[in-house]
Parts: sequence; structure tokens; C-alpha cells
Amino acid sequence: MAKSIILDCDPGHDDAVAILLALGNPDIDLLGVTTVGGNQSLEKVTNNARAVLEKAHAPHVPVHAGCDRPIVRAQEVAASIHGESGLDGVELPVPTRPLDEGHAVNWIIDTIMSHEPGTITLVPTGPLTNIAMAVRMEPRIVSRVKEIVLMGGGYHVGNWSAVAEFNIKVDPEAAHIVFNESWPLTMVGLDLTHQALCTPAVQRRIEGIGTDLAMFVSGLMDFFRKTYQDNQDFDDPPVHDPCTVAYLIDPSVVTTRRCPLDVEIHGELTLGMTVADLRGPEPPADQCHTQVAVNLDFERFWDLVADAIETIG
Ligand SMILES: [Ca+2]
Repeated sequence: MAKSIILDCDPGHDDAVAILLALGNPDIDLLGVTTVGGNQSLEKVTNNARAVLEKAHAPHVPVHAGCDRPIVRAQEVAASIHGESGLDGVELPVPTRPLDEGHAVNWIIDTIMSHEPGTITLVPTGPLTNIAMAVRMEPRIVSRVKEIVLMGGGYHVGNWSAVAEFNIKVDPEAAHIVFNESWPLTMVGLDLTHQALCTPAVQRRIEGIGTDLAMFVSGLMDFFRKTYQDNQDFDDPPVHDPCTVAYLIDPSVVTTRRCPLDVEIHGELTLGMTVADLRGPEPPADQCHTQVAVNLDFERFWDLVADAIETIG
């Protein structure tokens, strides 16, 4: 049976690929997309999410806009990586479906509470503001969610500071709330996603699919490569967000290690750092609800992404 997911995102070049992987893989049932201010303003990322669904012939998928800023801190966007629109480098179609009514936080709560317990997986690939707000408004969602698989953080490196990753750094209080609830949580952080490089060979393969959508993805990757070369000292862009969906499709694509995790919210130099306690033997599942992603099966990951783009057509 397909896994039902809610994708909570801030598209974002890599968020766009995560949406496509969720749409194009038969093992995922994308219940809806919720948006959060992050890579760009809420208005822009919400438009981008709708445009990507339109481009992928999936305007039927609901989109609900959520929080437009972090819980405590001033908003900080990633225009240096994703451009002024949040999805620079391609022409975006105009969405045909009106934006769905209802705040994303309410929709997330209502969707989880109206489905059977243990059937919905939350996949956040932006700042964790919406998820933190949802759990504060309706704590019963914690025991009803199957699991959370999020893109964010890292146990060795950062990208928005020496030790903090963007999604966590811009709303560390939200991340602190989400990491400290008891639901099973997998952190797909930079340690893993920096292995998901869109190399020239990968990009040529995607272009080889030959569809308008494949060329759209390639256009996104051209822009993403340039900003990663200019701002992050990478040759090829790491396509972070779809690693979460790939793990849900096939857990063998991503190896994991169970360990206690927490988020630093007081540090002067370490604000937004995800602190993983990797000492000692791996704790048993009943004593530790969090795990980190470690190794990516690169070939299999890009097979899944390419297959999804081809399937969507
Ligand atoms: Ca994202």
C-alpha cells in the first residue's frame, strides 16, 4: 500500500524535485502540500508549489499556505541560493487551481485527526514552523502520526553557519519543539544530502527523458548549480529535499543510525545546531525515537528521481 504523506515545504529548487518524486512514484500518496516561509516569502513559495504541481499535471493536489515567519525570530530567506522568486531559472506556469482555503496548520491537524492513527507521515523540507504550531495546537497529533522524516540539520556540518543548516537555523525554536516530541523522527541532514549531488551526468540523464518537465528540472538544476558554485563552494548542487521521499519509498536508499538528537537554541556560535549524541552503541528503538540519515545509495536515488519524472510525463 502506498504511504500517505503531507509534504510541508518552501519551494525551493530541491523542494520542487521532492514534489515531483512524491507525485511520480506509485509507493507515495501525496495527500497535500503545505507551505511555510523559508527559502523565500510565504507568498512566493506558495505560488511556486502550485506552479510545480501545475507543471506536473497535478493541480488536483491541495495546497495550503501556512506560517509566513518563524515563531520567535525575524524572517531570513535564501535568495542567494534560490533567487528572487525562490524558483529562479525557469518559467513557471500560472496555477489553474485557486489556492485552497484554510491555514496549513489547521489542515495538517484536521487531516491527521481524520485519518486512522499511524497512517500519515509528515515530510517537512522547510523550516519547522508549521509543524511546531500544529503540535502546540493539537498535541494528539504526536501519537497519531506514523513518523516524521525531515530535511534539516546535520551532525557534522552546517550551511547557514559553521554548525547549523538553513531550515533549522532560521527557526530553531520550532525545530526544538518538533525534535523534542516523542514521535519517531528521522533527520535527513546535510551529512546525507551532500551526497545527493546533481552531477552533469545525472543532469544529462534527466534531460534524456526528453519531456517538457524533464527540461524544466534541468533548468532548475542549472540555476541551482550556479548559486551553489558561487555561494557554497560546490561544483554540483546537493539536491537535499527529495532524499526524504526516497527514504520513504525505499528505506535501503538511506542508511540510518539511531541516536538522541536535540536543537541548540541558546548558543552564541551554535544557534540552530542539531546535536546528535553518537557516543556508545546504538540505542534500542524503544529508548530512542530519533535517528539520523548517514549514507545515500546515489545510483538508486537518482534512478527513483528519473523514473518519477518519466512517469509523470
Ligand atoms: Ca526546502
